[in-house]
Amino acid sequence: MSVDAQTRSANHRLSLEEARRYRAQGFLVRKAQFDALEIDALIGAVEDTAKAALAGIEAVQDTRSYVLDGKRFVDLDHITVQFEPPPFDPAIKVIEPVCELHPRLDALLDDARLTAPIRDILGSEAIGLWTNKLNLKRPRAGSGFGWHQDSPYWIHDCGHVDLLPNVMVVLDDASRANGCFEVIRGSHREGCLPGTDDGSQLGGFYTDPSRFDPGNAVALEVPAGSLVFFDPHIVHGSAPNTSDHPRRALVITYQPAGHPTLKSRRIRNIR
Ligand SMILES: O=C(O)CCC(=O)C(=O)O
Repeated sequence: MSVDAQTRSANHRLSLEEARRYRAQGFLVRKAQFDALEIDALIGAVEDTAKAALAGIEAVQDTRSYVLDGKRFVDLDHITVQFEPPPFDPAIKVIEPVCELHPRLDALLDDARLTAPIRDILGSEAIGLWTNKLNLKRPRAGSGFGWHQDSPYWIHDCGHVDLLPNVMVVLDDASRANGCFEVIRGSHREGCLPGTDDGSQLGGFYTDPSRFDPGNAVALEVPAGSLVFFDPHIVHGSAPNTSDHPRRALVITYQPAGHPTLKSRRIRNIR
């Protein structure tokens, strides 16, 4: 690491109090870490990428397309694009992974504002990427995310599922009306919880509602440019966007260095 990069990294380390709070609650918010110019550049990059993904899907013949619980998914090589359910299809809901599709998003993976706290959470200076996604909640079209944990999605592909901390980069002012991110405070302490058994195709990925207390929900109404760090076991979700404003976010998940990423299985260590 250059001296410059070391100084920047040191400036963003977690205080003891922040580290204690993250461990106790399973999440930590740092408000407005990116300024308006940086956010504009990131939004430009995500919108260009979403447009290119749509064009790519139209142009390529051998994409794999499937519908689960009424939602359309398209695989472009190892990249999965999930669409909003009708009538909003072809509005994109999620692209995973996304950062490798644009140099500005790829550079974000190494940004000390994200990686210095993650190094403290993992207790390791050598960290790598696990996965990353773009969640687009278009005005009055973006659907919600039911209460779930990420760890049950990953447990079959990863032997260290406890060591996959996430950071959400909030790209628009987030409120209850546009479907801000929500967490169940303290739910990460339970480890992997059972899913629902409602007969739907994806039901098993939603957390059994008898296993957490919705009274502990925290709606993270934070300004654009904020970062939300959260544990791989925390129960989280969000409501649909019922407002006239977008609610876009990137979610990046790290791991100890030297392990392959979730989808491409390539190793992407953090600089
Ligand atoms: O973007 C959101 O509000 C929720 C995201 C989420 O639950 C996820 O990506 O696993």
